[in-house]
Amino acid sequence: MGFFEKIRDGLKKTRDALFGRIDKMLKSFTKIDDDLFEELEELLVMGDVGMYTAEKICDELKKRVKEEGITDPSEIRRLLEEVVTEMLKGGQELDTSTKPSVILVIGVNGVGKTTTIGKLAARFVKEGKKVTLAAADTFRAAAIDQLEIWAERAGADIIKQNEGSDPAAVVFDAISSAKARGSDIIIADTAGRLHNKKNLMGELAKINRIIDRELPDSAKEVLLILDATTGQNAVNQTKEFRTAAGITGIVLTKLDGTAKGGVVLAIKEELDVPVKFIGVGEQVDDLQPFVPEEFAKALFADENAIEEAANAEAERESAENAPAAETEEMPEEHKPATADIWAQIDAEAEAEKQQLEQDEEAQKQQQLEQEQARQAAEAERQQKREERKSRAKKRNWSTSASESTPAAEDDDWLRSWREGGNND
Ligand SMILES: Nc1nc2c(ncn2[C@@H]2O[C@H](COP(=O)(O)OP(=O)(O)OP(=O)(O)O)[C@@H](O)[C@H]2O)c(=O)[nH]1
Ligand SMILES: [Mg+2]
Repeated sequence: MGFFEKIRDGLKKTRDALFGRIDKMLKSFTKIDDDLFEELEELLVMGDVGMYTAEKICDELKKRVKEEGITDPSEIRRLLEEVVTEMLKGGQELDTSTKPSVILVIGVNGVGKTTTIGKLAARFVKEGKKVTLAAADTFRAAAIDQLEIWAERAGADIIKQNEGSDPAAVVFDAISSAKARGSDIIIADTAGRLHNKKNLMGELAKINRIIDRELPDSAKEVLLILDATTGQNAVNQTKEFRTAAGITGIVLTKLDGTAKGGVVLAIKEELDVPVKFIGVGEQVDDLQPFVPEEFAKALFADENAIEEAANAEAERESAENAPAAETEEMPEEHKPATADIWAQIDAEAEAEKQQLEQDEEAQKQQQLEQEQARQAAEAERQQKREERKSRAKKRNWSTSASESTPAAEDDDWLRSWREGGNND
């Protein structure tokens, strides 16, 4: 199955919920007016696109409608596909240009870190690369075993120590081993949960420092794994990890199981972090590079266009042979750790932990202010909604909670959104 077919199937729930409603709403209008944009904005917010991003999309749509002199509401769908594609573009490439390159994989527990690493490793091995995995989630013995199974399945090396050992030391060992064996890529797994959040962030900062020290000239990616089923909560997680870990990209997993795929837009637009891969299932080939055009098409294009794209892809695939990846030899010196280095790293880690505490305080204050602004915006929205309801009745269309929805899950996210926005 090709990429487009995979994402089309993986995004089916989001498409049905988001696009299904938008399509129905557009059909209830005979002309493009403010009510149409307000209802569209509301549907986008309900589809986990986020209030800020939904507003931005609608502003851009209004601009284009004016510029292009569009009057037919059914044209909005095509514009939506274009605007969303442009919004999502930029930064999708994964930098693995040096030998070795490092990918540090982080995220809260259960989001799919280890599974994603297994899928990534299999992908690189398939491209002819030599992969070393670092079992730096030393918090649970089972985490090390799970990574070992994936390493075996993918045909990658694995470096591990005992449960409870220092994760930074595991990464250090993995780097040494990768240099000695001439690996192309090191991928490090990390814990999603420690005794407290500060410890976790401190640990990630320490791992980061080891990588920067041992491989100062190497390409480094820090991939934050987010579970799409958590919707807007994924945005909050990105904010928390961003301070400590210097995220270079997002992998959004479990899109196949949720109608909340719109959160991709919120992450890119609100936080300016690119989504690099998406997970659309549990199998090894269910991790796909994120291609904005295809994503927007899978969500907003009509059935015919989707069918055409899937067919074109099938033809392309049968005509093409995947080119072998080229890598450059670059010998690196193996630098052993000394007690001095570790003492210095620990001191730096302590200083960083204190800085993190201060940052966290500032972040809390900012979150409080954002929440107040959100509540004020919601109150205003509620008032507008009431006004609109009476006008919408005339057109026999309503986005009110009494509308019957196709899936039970849809009712849940609709309700949770109405009750408080982010599902903390
Ligand atoms: N449906 C679906 N399931 C996924 C996807 N990615 C991961 N999973 C499942 O999510 C569950 C958790 O995945 P893990 O890889 O163990 O998550 P983790 O982040 O390493 O978890 P911890 O190590 O406990 O922090 C597993 O059952 C995976 O099979 C995806 O894209 N789609
Ligand atoms: Mg794990």
